[in-house]
Amino acid sequence: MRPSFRFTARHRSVAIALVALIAGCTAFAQAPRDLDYSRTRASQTGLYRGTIRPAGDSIPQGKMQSWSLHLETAAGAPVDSATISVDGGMPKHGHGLPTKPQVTRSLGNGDHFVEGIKFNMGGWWVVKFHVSAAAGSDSLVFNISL
Ligand SMILES: [Cu+2]
Repeated sequence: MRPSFRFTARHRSVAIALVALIAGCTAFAQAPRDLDYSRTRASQTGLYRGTIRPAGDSIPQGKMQSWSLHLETAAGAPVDSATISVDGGMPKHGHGLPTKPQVTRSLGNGDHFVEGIKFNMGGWWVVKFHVSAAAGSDSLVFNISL
């Protein structure tokens, strides 16, 4: 009886370890439930409002793409003159964007051309625009689900 008991106990601890590992990975990979995936969002301290417009309206996986970012003040005035930098990544994976997107030019009427965006895997991504303009410096944070 003893050897079979030991075998079972050992088996069970291995099984428990495996279940814990799998459950841990799953929890680690999941995005928070209450995330806002809106394409129009207020900046973090409320100075601006931004809208992302992916080319063709869809956000593909694994393809280099260009977006436009519409930027306006909290009062709704288009912001053309701004310094905008882009970063982001996958918060639950601990990595950044695979490319270095850049705002390459102003398109007028508050629209800015963003080039070099790519998402190389599915899941929850965050794209941040750091805006510096007449109203001040602020960040726009967009959640993307692929
Ligand atoms: Cu990832």
